[in-house]
Amino acid sequence: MSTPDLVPLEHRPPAEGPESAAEAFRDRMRTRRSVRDFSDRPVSREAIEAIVAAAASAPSGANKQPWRFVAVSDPSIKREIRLAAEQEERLFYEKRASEAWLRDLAPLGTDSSKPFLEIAPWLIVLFKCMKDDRPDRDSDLVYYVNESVGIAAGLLIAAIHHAGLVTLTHTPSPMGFLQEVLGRPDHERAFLLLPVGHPADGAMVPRIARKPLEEVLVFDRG
Ligand code: IYR
Repeated sequence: MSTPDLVPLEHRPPAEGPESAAEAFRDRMRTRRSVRDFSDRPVSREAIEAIVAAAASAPSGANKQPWRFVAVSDPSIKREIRLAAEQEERLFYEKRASEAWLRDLAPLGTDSSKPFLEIAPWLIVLFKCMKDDRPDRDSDLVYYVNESVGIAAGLLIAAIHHAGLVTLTHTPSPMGFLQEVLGRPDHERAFLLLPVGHPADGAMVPRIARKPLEEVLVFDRG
């Protein structure tokens, strides 16, 4: 077995201890909402770069980092994406979705119209990479790709919220058109589409509740 190259852990625990730090983060994260009502107010490229760098710090299977973040601000590309997404969404709402699915979605008030895909200053398209395309690696295999990209998506959403911006995890289905519109290679598969920006003045969100902690957290065998 080869000897791994080790470096000292950089560990800076918060001075106030884990309880208050965790509670403060909980309170901050609880104010995050999926937003569909965007302002066209610009967001800098620097902000997008820092947000994506935070997301790309995620752990991944064998540290393969099987993700690609494509940040789109070009209005003509955003328009192409909107038109293609709305075409898929019309099929979803008119044909593909079951009655039960449509009933579950009713409280969110969604339909096939997706103006936020043009109004938001940025779209971040997160792709999962089905092979490792860095030439310096021993193999081009990737592992736990959905788990890895899912974790990166969570960090991305938290980073967007932390920056005082809003987003939405949008999943037009199928998402194959994104690979085509953005000219991505075959081994990159669209995973999530996230509009990023400021909320519109007076933006509204559905009244929804999170499950109480007792429902989602079990200690030991309960
Ligand atoms: N992709 C559709 C439908 C949709 C599906 C789920 I599950 C949602 O949580 C929200 C919407 C749309 O974006 O309208």
